[in-house]
Formats: sequence, C-alpha cells, structure tokens
Amino acid sequence: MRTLYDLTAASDTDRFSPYCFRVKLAMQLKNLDYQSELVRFTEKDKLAFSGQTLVPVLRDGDLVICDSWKILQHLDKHYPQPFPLFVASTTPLNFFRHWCDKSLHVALFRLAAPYVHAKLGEVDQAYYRETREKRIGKSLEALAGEREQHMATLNFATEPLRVTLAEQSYLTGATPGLADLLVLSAFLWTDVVLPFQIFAADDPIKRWSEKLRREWQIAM
Ligand SMILES: N[C@@H](CCC(=O)N[C@@H](CS)C(=O)NCC(=O)O)C(=O)O
Repeated sequence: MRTLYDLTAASDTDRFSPYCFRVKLAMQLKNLDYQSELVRFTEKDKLAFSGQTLVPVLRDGDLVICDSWKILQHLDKHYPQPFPLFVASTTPLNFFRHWCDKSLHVALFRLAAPYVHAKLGEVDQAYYRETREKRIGKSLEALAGEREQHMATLNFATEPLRVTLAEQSYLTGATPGLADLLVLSAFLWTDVVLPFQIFAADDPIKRWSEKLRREWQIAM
C-alpha cells in the first residue's frame, strides 16, 4: 500500500503543495492507488518517521521516500508504465525542474503567499507568517500590495513557456510528458489559493493548461 503525506490548509480539501501535485499527478498517470495522510504546516510530528520536515513524503511498502524529484524517480523505476516520466528526449528535464523551483515557484509564491495565509488555521497562520516574512524580508500585507509588480515578473518569467506553447502542443513536444507535469503542478497550486486568474483566456499557457486538465482528467 502507498501513502502520500500531503499538505493541507485549514480545510481538508485545500491541498496546495506544488511538489505534492507532482507526485499525485504522476501516480494518477501511472494508475497507482494510494491513500493520503493530510499534514498541516505545524504537524511536523506526523513526518518525524521520515527524518525531515517537508512534504511530499511517500511510503511505498517498506520504503520511505522524501523529495518530489526522488519520489518521481522511484515511481518511474518501479512502475514505468503506462506513463514513463524520465524518457530520453530533447527536453532538458533537470533544467525544467530547477526552473520551476527557482523561477516559476518564486514568482507564483509572491502572488500566492497572502492567499495561502488566509486559508490556514490560526496556528499554521502564525508559523507561515513568521517563516515566509523572514524569507522575503517584508510583511505578507506589503507583498499583497505589490500584486501588479509580481504579475509583471510572472509574465516575464513565463514568456519562454508562452512562446514554446504557441509553437508546439506540449512542453515535451507533440505529446505531454514530465516537463508538462512539473509546470502544471505549479498552476494547480495557485488555482487552489488565488481568487483571481493569472493568465488571460487566449494566453497559450492558459489554453495548454486547460487542454492538459481535460486530457489528464484532473479533478484535484
Ligand atoms: N525539494 C522538495 C521541496 C518540498 C517543499 O518545499 N515542500 C513544502 C510544501 S510546498 C513544505 O513541506 N513546507 C513545509 C514548511 O515550510 O514547513 C521537493 O521537491 O519535494
């Protein structure tokens, strides 16, 4: 049996970790069953068995795997079909991974953080405010007041996606693959928390994300 430790806000249905979305999407595409163990920011005791404090964590039989990338590698090694992730292709997957973590997530975080905070319970709110304000060097309220600036940064950062998706159907090429999964996972996160749209209806990124959701039958 597989168990995924997944981040949730005050409501059990508000699951918003982009890294957990990667793993959930991969397991869905590989037709793998799993159960979810919900973890809130301050419930670190639930993760003590893993020897670290971040989600996702996957328990697969006797194995405990931390870090979304390592989990994706584990899933692909043990359950390659029907949707292999690490296939030989011209797509620089490691670059996509780090671009998501270091550019896309950072740009989205600046827009999403005040809204993540609003969705948390009281104890998690205090933790989130303290850790995130320390990280960004300003208050969540100051961040919320800079939305236009952060939208501009996001649009700039995502321009290569926009141009690529105007030229080809998927980031991986003619069929969707791991690069698509990584980027879509980031947008699934902001969909849960943001009360406004970040891309216009005719934006190639928006069209790609809607098409992929339909094709992958994403209900999360
Ligand atoms: N490199 C890790 C990053 C995992 C990560 O940052 N997880 C966040 C949720 S999106 C977390 O667990 N945060 C807990 C905290 O900030 O206390 C991965 O790919 O899994």
